[in-house]
Amino acid sequence: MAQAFQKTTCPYCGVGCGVNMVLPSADKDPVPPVSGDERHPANFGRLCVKGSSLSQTLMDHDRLLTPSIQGHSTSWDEALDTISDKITQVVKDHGPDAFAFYLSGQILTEDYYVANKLAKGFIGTANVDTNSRLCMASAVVAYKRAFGSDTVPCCYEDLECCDLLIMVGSNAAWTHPVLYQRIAAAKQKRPHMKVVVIDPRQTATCDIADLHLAIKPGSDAAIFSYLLCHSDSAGVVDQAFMADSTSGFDEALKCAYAATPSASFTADFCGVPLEDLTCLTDWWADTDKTVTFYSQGINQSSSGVDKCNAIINCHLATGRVGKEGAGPFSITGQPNAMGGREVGGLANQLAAHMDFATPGAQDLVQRFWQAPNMASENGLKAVDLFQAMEAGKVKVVWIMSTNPMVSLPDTAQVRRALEKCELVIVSDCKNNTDTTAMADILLPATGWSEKNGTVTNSERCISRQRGLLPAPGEARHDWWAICEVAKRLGFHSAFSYQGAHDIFVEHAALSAFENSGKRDFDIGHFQSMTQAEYDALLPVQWPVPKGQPAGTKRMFADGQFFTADRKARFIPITPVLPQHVSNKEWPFVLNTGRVRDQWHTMTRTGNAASLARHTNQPYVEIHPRDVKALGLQDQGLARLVSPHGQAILRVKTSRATSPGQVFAPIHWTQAFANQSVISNLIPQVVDPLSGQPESKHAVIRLEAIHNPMFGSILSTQALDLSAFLYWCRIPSEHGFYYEVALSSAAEVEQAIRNLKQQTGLSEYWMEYQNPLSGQSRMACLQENQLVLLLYWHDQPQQLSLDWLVSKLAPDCQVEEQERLAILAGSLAQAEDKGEIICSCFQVGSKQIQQAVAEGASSVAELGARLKCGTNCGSCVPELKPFMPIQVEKSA
Ligand SMILES: Nc1nc2c(c(=O)[nH]1)N[C@H]1C(S)=C(S)[C@@H](COP(=O)(O)OP(=O)(O)OC[C@H]3O[C@@H](n4cnc5c(=O)[nH]c(N)nc54)[C@H](O)[C@@H]3O)O[C@H]1N2
Ligand SMILES: Nc1nc2c(c(=O)[nH]1)N[C@H]1C(S)=C(S)[C@@H](COP(=O)(O)OP(=O)(O)OC[C@H]3O[C@@H](n4cnc5c(=O)[nH]c(N)nc54)[C@H](O)[C@@H]3O)O[C@H]1N2
Ligand code: SF4
Ligand SMILES: [Mo]
Repeated sequence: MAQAFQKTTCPYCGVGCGVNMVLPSADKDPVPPVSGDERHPANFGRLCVKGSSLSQTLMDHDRLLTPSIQGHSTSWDEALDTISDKITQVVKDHGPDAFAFYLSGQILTEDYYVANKLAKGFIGTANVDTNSRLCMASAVVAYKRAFGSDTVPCCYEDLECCDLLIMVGSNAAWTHPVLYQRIAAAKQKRPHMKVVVIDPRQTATCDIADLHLAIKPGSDAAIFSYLLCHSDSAGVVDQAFMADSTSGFDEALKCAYAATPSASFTADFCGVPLEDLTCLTDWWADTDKTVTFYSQGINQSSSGVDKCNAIINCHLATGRVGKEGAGPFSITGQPNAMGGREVGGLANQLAAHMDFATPGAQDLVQRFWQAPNMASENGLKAVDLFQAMEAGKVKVVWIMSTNPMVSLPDTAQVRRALEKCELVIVSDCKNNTDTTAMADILLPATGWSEKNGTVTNSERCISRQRGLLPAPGEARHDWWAICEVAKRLGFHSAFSYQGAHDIFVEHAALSAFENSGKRDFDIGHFQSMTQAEYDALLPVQWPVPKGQPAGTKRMFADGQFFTADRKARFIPITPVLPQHVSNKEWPFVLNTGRVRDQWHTMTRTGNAASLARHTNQPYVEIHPRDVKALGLQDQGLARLVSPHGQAILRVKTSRATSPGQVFAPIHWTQAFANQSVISNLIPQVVDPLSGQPESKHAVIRLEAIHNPMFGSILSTQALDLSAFLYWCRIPSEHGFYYEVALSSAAEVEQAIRNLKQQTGLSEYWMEYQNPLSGQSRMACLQENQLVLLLYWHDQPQQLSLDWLVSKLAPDCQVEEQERLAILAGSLAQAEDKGEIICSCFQVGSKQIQQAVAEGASSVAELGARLKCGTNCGSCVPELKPFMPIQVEKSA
């Protein structure tokens, strides 16, 4: 019998894939499996590895289940009363700007709408900012400067039907995997289609690239400045389009010629071979159907807005916007980053794509909301907000669905700010995050699969998320908590919504209110939608004005923009490099970003043991020349020091980064490892227009940690390893698995004493020493159950501990003949698969090498033998380098 399923939307990246979720039934496994929704226009049935693993992350690991005040559980009533009393007091004593929301592109549009309405219309402050400030604020400002509105002109189909795709500062193979697979499939069908990747690093995305420009970090604007000059000199500017639909070309062009006078100057500035730059400019000149696809390598920059406008300028000059297969396409990161923009949930926006500076907007929104206390000017952007908190100006902050102790730059400053703030309210689904640790009041939120509402993806497509599972414990919806506080502040009638549907229709009505085509964001078609229609809502791309239910794929097809004269603007750009440059004291440039199988601060993906296997520890990718020069050891430890903080990470030797540059992922937190928070090292340097931090760039020094003693620890209970030089908890199916290091072998004895004391396990120990290999092992068994296992080694080792982890399972008895295997390390029972490449089928590098040695000569053949790459396909770019033909090609 076919199982019943419901359709919802993936809660991870901005691709916004549709998900089918099999509904739980009493006699079935309570954690329902998921599959891709074949009819969703974002994914047509595909899911990447994170989406495919969603059911593993639904378990109630570390859920926050009750509200608490100063660590003591309390009732919702008490928590909400305390919050509203404090807001009332600080607003009375210090004015409305003493209050702030710090929100997230991971809450739903309905949550965002009520938070924005409460702050900007009723409390009277525009201090509503969000982690989207760290993500796409620069792209927003650039679109507004160019188009007069924050409008993403393109749709996903453009990526499949363009003839030239320029991917800048994006590692989509890992970060927008389903889109990347759509692109890869399109390219295979249309062999003339060219893909160019611009990224200082060689990434998995380069797998489909015909050209990779490994530019000097931060030098992108020069490429596009020169492309503008080249469009002019090659005679490919679209004069008719420019005359009818744009203004400011001459000034922008003059500026571009001054900044990037020649190809050789530009190639030199960007550190790329001249012939590679010429290849790009020739393709650009020859190809009408060109999309430029950009993400954090562009946005997270002290001149991010200018970089985005340098890209848009090139598209305007060649008339490559509003047409099939052409346009400047900023890709959003979070599932509802776009929804936040629609609502106006940023400190420099008002509501529904209106700003404080938009003539008449304040009055319009005030009338629509019947708002008693309208804010009248921009609020504080994220970094400024936390600085104002440290300065004592913001006294109450409500943080919702984001982990700023990990994600904001200079986390030491963030800590000082939260310590100073009189009331820190944190709404989260999880108990133990680096930010919940700083909260005065914790509010348990419902999470994905429990909450109802809408999200909007990168191509302006609005989709429903559906609440399919019951809320655990006392978890409540974020919008509900906000409305309850609003009512306690005296704003009953404006916040008496019965559910997400009520909020959505109000949001739709505001978008259409006195609009008549003046504003791009108009979803007036939905303003009188019923609850049943809302529940059945199919994915649809906005605008969806009244009477036009079909939605809109591509914007600006008529060459009309949202400026006063309906013409798009060129912006003169002078390329600049990142604010901090490396020097003798800080000789390395640190680049940061994402890995394939983790999501941000790991509060959800960190629950899935299978997702941890691709990259199980925080690392720093370093070129072999620097590894050698610094006396580092592959898989050993390095200390990264910046003027702001430090981190200790595993060394990963790799030619993917250039000498002098290193790369570290952003995911690990203090909940998973002791010294791994990368934002510790990042300065609070921001773009002056967007306020977006330069999170992709810090100057640092690297120090080798000589002769540490490495260890692996398995335990049935959580351990306090704060005395260790390094520890990292690796998500595992059973018990607790840690990789650790001590400063020297001399500390081992003390560490063992400490662990024995901590665990109360002083008896039943078995020991094994191998003086030749430098290994020593200890196991503690109680009633034939393995409870603690310590492996020490003086060299970094990649052990495959799956079999040992399985012995931590409750009720697992260790057989007599297994004892020696546990200690002597003849791990014959466990097949050493090597590093896991395919997470879906847990296929490791050693198995792949073996299959290749046995004759597998294509990814398809590998798939046929090992199944790797045959489910979500996220690992395909990593399978290809195993193929013999690739080795020949790159040799
Ligand atoms: N697996 C996974 N996927 C995710 C996320 C996740 O946490 N995990 N997060 C989601 C979110 S919120 C976002 S915003 C997106 C981000 O998606 P991406 O922007 O694709 O991801 P990043 O890895 O942050 O950075 C992209 C690339 O920018 C490059 N870069 C650094 N400096 C420069 C530069 O000066 N110029 C250029 N051209 N490139 C540079 C980096 O080397 C890196 O490869 O990913 C989304 N998808
Ligand atoms: N150095 C450096 N720093 C960066 C970046 C970088 O590339 N380099 N990237 C930046 C970018 S683009 C981003 S988007 C940020 C991301 O950084 P964060 O937003 O800080 O990271 P998340 O782990 O996504 O945090 C989301 C939190 O919300 C909780 N949560 C999930 N769903 C819900 C819900 O429905 N309600 C509530 N109340 N809580 C929920 C989760 O448990 C988690 O604690 O990091 C930024 N920081
Ligand atoms: S690409 Fe992956 S993470 Fe992104 S929405 Fe689709 S399934 Fe989710
Ligand atoms: Mo993001």
